[in-house]
Amino acid sequence: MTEVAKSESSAVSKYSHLKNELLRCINEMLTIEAIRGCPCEELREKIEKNTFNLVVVGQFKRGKTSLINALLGADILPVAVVPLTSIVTIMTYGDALRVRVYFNDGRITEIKPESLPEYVTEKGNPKNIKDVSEVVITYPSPYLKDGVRLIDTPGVGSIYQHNTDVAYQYLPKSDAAMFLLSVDQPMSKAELDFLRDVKEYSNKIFFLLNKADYFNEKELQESIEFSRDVLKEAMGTDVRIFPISARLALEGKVLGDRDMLKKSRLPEFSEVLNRFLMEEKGRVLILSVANNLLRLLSQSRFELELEIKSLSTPIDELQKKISVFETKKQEALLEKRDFDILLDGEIKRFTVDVLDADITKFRKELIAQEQAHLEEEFARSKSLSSRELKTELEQMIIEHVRQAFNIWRAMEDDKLAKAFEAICRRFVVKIDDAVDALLSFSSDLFEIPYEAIKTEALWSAKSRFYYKFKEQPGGIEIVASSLMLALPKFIGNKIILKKMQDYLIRAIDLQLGRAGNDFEERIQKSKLDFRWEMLQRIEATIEGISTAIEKGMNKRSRGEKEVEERKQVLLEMSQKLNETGNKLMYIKKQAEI
Ligand SMILES: Nc1nc2c(ncn2[C@@H]2O[C@H](COP(=O)(O)OP(=O)(O)O)[C@@H](O)[C@H]2O)c(=O)[nH]1
Ligand SMILES: [Mg+2]
Repeated sequence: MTEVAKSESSAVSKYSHLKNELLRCINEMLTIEAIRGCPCEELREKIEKNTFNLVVVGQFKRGKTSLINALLGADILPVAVVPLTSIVTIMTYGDALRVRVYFNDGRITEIKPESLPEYVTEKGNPKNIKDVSEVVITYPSPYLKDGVRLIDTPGVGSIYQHNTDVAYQYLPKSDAAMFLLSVDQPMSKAELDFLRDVKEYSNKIFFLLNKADYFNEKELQESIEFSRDVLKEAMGTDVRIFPISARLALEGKVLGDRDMLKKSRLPEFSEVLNRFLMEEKGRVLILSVANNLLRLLSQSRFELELEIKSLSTPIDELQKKISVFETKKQEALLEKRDFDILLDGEIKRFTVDVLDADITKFRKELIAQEQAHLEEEFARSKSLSSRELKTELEQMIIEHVRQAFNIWRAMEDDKLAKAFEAICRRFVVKIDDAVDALLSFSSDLFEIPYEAIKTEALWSAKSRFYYKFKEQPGGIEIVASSLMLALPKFIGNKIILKKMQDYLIRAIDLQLGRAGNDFEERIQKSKLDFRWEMLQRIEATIEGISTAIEKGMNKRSRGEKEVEERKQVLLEMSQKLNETGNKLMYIKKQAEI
């Protein structure tokens, strides 16, 4: 990547910098003896696995693929190939250019980049007979390195309903959608219809008016105004439109031509986009991890002070205090049990209220919709032989059910994650309070200051820490064989319709059974992880306090010299804790700006 290309994303590079600083703090913390039970690996993973999903949507030929190349500053995706209706291309970071094709039945194949058209174009893979679900391309671009994933969707609003469906599927989990228009094409009705729905599912939409290089400034302004009016009506609010030229941007980056890049106006857009990502997601992550670490430091500092204290407090006084603490400890353990029961109940209720209700609703709607499709198709295909008719209808059912489930599953996943996080958020507050109560009590008892650091405020709905999302990619596999319909040799078409209606319901129920189980399993797994972490924190607090006192007492039984040596070690450790604490405070401040 040229210098020109690098300079455009200051918000992301700031994020990248803070991220690395945080990782450094985590490494430091791992070397400090006073810090026990740091979920450091987990926090590191949260930082490293954080992704920003950017979906590019828009009708065919608007320049979606060109925009992705321009953002990457390299000619990677083939422009102007006619993409197949249902195939999405995902660009993500990897140390080399690699292309992997994911099939609907779960197979994955690596292909040569130049073979891409054999899988994603109508010519190479007509009607998707190869049954591809999506293509994942890895590339060592600095732009992708911080977790940006670019998702190129097939055009919305084409004659194929599937195109639009596929785009929908990616919207709920996207952090931002880029809706592409171009100056040389008027906005179509299909695009506008799509937009009305996009509002519901997308977290944020940016509107880009591509191919600005076709026009002079005056024409461009007219074009922007025109689009703005149309969009205002569709969205019900004023929208900002970013005119860009993907072509000039790519050329500018490849040639290292600053003027050309500026003329493309892509940097203006990138800056806004990156700032949005940083603010919405990057900052939440940084603050949340930093706060978690600070909390841990604060607790470690307290334990350290406690050990110092227990090295010098008169023994009988200390023993009195320990027995008072024991009573408090029993209370906390009882409270812990209550949390457990409460959490179990909430998760059960959530599974019934949200998941079961959604399954029932979706089943009813899907059956009605697909029965109508079946009848239409039946009426249209009357001239076919019974066998042909059977095959035709069967294939239609499988394809429709698959598509419907892929979309529903993505939406439901998103919805469950939000609901689950809401429960977690409430519990985190409760657990934090319980831990703080324990520490404040001990703080008073042993006369050591304790600074409680609240983490709850940062639990934004977007920081999905506990819910186990279904790993993308991979579509739903339909087990056609287990549903196969054996027909007698002679059979009337009327009977076929009836049989197919049964088949449809069985196919839907089979999928629903699997999807339902899958969701339930993930909710249970998410719950267990969350529960363990939460309850563990109460236990760790008790353990930490008891251990600190024990350590002090132990040393004292070994004489003055060891006590003094230990004091020295503890002071040095305290120094280190303060240094790391200061760094974390600095990171927090930077992220808050
Ligand atoms: N003049 C001009 N042409 C562009 C620009 N961006 C894309 N194109 C052309 O528009 C056509 C469609 O581009 P493509 O990226 O394949 O569009 P997609 O179908 O939306 O992915 C190609 O011939 C591109 O070269 C641009 O900024 N300016
Ligand atoms: Mg394209």
